[in-house]
Amino acid sequence: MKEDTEKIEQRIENMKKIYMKAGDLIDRLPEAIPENVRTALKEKILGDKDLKELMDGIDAHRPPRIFLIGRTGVGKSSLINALCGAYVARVSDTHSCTEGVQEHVCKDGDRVLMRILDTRGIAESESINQNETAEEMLIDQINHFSPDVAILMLSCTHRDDVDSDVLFLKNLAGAYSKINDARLPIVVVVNRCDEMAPARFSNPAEYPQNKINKINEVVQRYKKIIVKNGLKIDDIIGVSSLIDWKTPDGMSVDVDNIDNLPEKDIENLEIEFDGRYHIEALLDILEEAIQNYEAQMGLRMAARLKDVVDRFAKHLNKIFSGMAATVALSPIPVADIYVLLILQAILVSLIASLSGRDVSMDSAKEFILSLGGVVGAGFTFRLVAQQSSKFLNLIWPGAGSAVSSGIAAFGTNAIGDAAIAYYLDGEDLEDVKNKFEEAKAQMRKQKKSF
Ligand SMILES: Nc1nc2c(ncn2[C@@H]2O[C@H](COP(=O)(O)OP(=O)(O)OP(=O)(O)O)[C@@H](O)[C@H]2O)c(=O)[nH]1
Ligand SMILES: [Mg+2]
Repeated sequence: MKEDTEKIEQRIENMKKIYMKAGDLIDRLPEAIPENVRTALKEKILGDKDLKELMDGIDAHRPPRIFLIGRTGVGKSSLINALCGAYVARVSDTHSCTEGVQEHVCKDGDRVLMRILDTRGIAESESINQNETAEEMLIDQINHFSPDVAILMLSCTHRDDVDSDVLFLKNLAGAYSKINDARLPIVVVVNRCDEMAPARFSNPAEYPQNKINKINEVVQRYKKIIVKNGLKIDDIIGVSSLIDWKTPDGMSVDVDNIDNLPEKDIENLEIEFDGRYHIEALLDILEEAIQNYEAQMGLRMAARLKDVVDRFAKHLNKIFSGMAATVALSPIPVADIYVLLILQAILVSLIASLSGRDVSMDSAKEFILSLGGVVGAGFTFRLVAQQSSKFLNLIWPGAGSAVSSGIAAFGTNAIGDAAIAYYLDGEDLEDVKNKFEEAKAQMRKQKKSF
């Protein structure tokens, strides 16, 4: 386990090294590629703010501080486990394990993943409702914790009276912005979506449309209440935090009994059934809401390391797809194809490095061309440049000599997904190609909107 952890950290470091060497990689490309294209590429890759922050964050990150507000049993502890993909916060449905306001440090082994300030619904505490100074003290305490984001948690199936929590958060946000000269980011999470009828579908892949519609209606209803009360939020989303756990030797465990297990078993619990719904989307929302990039990075690192690698890969894909779109927007006076191909080859090399492999630009390019049906042809970048329009049509169907930014982004994203499937998920090249074909077909369908 420890060894695995070290290996994965090493891979992330290797990826960073490839990024740092991106300038050299571009310099070493064949002479056929003009100087202005090289310069533009270097500026794109080394000058991209998101990419730079991602790489800087590898060495400079801290656990995000999350203020959680929600009633007993709504699933606050479960949400933390769902976000981390590991059993890091005690869950219970028989007794309330979170007494009043409590700070938890969520850890995986020695690694601190998150700091959580957990409260029950403020409305549940009478003394606070009746006592102005108690509320002020609580606000002081929360401000002292200095959260990166506040999460208000509601239930999809138990219609809570949310007004008092919303008003409390409004006061808190006001005090926070006075002290910190910045707005407190607030994300509203509507949990327990799996329990929405028909509740027998607890696997998100099988949620029928009517269940999804009902979930969305509840989310909209809560949103109206929040807006009516004048609370400014960053976003609201319906999720399920449902996870069934098992011990490493395969024994199913009931959440009620987890606390009775030996400590070592608790630390190494594995996922038996994954009923998580929209947790990835919530992570994206939280990342967007958190302003401090060291904490943003900490959020991305707050998972088992294997999942951290997946999150990195997905984020790289998003960044490079965005860059590809801007390449197409500001045409460099040379066929866009090789600019895009080089960007994509760097993306593929970075993703491959996360799998522990050292993939050269040439192999990355071969991988990309093979997706378009050019197998083992040994084309050099020079040849690609000369034959650009031919290749353009192999990889981006129906694109003329100039690639629209939508197609550039979509195509780059599809290549990133293929690299993730092949290098990280160990899928068969044939399966990966089939999926890439499907993505192309989808792109053809949507082409009109690009
Ligand atoms: N079906 C379903 N059950 C959930 C979900 N989230 C939490 N639960 C269950 O609800 C119960 C309470 O969850 P907790 O995570 O302990 O709730 P909490 O908000 O932390 O509760 P306190 O610590 O008492 O304030 C547990 O049995 C969880 O397994 C969910 O999304 N779906
Ligand atoms: Mg709890």
